[in-house]
Amino acid sequence: MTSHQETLTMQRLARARAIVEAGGFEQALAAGALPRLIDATLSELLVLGLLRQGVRKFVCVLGHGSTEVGEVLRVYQEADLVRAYPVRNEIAASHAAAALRWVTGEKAAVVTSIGPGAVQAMAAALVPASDGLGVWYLLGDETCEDEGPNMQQIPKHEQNLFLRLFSTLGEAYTLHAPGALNTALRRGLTTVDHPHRGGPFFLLLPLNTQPAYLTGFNLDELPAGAPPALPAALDDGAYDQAADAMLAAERVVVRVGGGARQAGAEIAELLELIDGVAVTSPLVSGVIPYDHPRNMLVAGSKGSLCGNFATEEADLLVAVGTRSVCQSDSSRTAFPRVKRVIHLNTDLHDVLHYNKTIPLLGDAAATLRALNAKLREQPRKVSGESPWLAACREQKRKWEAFKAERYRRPTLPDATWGGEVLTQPAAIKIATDWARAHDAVSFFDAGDVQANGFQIVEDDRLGRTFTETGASYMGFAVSALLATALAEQPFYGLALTGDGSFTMNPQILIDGVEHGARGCILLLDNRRMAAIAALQKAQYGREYATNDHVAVDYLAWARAIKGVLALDGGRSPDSLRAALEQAGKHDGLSLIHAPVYYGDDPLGGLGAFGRWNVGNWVESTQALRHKIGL
Ligand SMILES: Cc1ncc(C[n+]2csc(CCOP(=O)(O)OP(=O)(O)O)c2C)c(N)n1
Ligand SMILES: [Mg+2]
Repeated sequence: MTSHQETLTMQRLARARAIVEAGGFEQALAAGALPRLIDATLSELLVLGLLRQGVRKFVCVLGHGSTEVGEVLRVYQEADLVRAYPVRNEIAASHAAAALRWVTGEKAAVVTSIGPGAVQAMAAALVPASDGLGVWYLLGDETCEDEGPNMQQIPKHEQNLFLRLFSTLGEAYTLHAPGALNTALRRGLTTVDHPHRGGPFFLLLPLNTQPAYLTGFNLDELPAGAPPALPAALDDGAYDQAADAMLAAERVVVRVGGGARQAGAEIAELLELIDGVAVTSPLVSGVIPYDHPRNMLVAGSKGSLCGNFATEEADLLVAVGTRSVCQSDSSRTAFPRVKRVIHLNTDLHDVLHYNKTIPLLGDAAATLRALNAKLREQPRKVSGESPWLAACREQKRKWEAFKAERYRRPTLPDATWGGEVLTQPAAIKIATDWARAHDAVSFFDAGDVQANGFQIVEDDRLGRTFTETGASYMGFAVSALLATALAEQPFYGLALTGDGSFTMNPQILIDGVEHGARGCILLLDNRRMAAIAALQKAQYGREYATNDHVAVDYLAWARAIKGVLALDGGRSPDSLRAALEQAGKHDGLSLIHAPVYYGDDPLGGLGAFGRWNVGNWVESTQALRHKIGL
């Protein structure tokens, strides 16, 4: 190490200690413990800029493309100012940071090398991009002096290829010149702390600008303060129009999307005022309680008897904070009888998604409060239970009975497992009841696990279930368990996963132990990618390339990692309950393996009800969409 490097380290350590002693960046700056003008490398200034924005956690897989940032983090961590979480896979790193933001609101940065590491993180960034979560990504990039190809760059003779690649998925910025730092940080702040729809921000760090030394950098340039939120939608007459339409309609359905997260109370009041029923996105399970008489639960191609009845029959749609994704929207065929749409959204494109729309562009909760105030002045729309509500509630009872029938037959004979094993619906019901009773946060991985999961969960409030239906990224749930170790307020996580999804990201077994994750992986093993196999069967009558013949001993796999408690979930409700109890008592990470049924018995699943523009359903679905013309 050169003496220059030693000096740098001492300066960094002194600055980090000054910030810690002052109680934070702002305090240190205000007290002069941190001078306004400092000499430092671009990487250190970047870390200071992130600190100012409240980013103190860095989930990383370092490489030659990020050693300088890594060195700054090392020294700052010595002073207890930041914390790095080295993990084994960038996809897992991104999932953990996204889960942390989602569950706790805390921000984190994913740090990778150049090339494969960065691109893996980008793939996983589909999650925060789809679910509207603000996450920082610090990624190595090729040098901006272009002395020749850098190892791991995109091998073409063109400029800014990584920037172009990353800009497609989210907001991206190349820190091409040290002087651009404040703008880069501002763009990141606006993206990651976006008041309505956060997203991934990719900060590309050229190998040669990371160590650039700046003299007299003015710390005042580092941006702070979250961007302001949109207020309620403007009242240009649209509220009266909307209120009239809502009161005139006979069968109102309110579609509650991810953007309605903060608006549960307002939606509950609206439902009473307009005699509406709600269908909810899995993203906001519990935004109104499961048992609420007007909650018709999920709808769409993996919907429910009651949710799909409500969407099929409704004559007016009130859409709140939704993107109308195919699975919940039956690929734009979910509302065949709807004559009018009232759409509340903060996004100009989304608010005009359907035709025949009265758009209300603004914050959902604030707009709903104003709308409810207008509706309260009107004579009551109905007294007692209307025919619409009665019909919907009847369907909800049918749905409850349909589910209960499955829970009463919790095991079925399975050829692969050679005997009776639990069905997924039974196992998920047992596990999520357990999670609710123990205040464990449930995460769901993609596949049948996810679809059955959001048809089953009975959330009485937000925050119990996190099901990544935006990108439906296999491996998200198990990776999300790392967030239990990152969070300021620790929580216990239950990751419900399939054999396919777990195998995508088994790194959690190691990373979880290393960083002290507290949670349980419930691996529902049907020895295949059943969701896709079932889709193939429904469409073409045959399965293809969705399973293999390799028996995997997942318990041995879990046992191979010191610190993981491996538990056999067995083949009965009681054995699964016992395993969950044991897992809950373990102060660390556990894995429960449960063989589950796959086959044609209708009691083995929860069914699909809506339409979907995929495979050989395309022709009829598209034809219907155009016939409806919404
Ligand atoms: C990373 C990723 N690759 C592929 C898919 C497409 N896909 C969705 S579900 C699924 C199968 C899931 O299998 P498993 O985790 O075993 O759950 P199961 O359906 O068997 O319950 C696949 C391949 C995906 N969602 N994510
Ligand atoms: Mg499976």
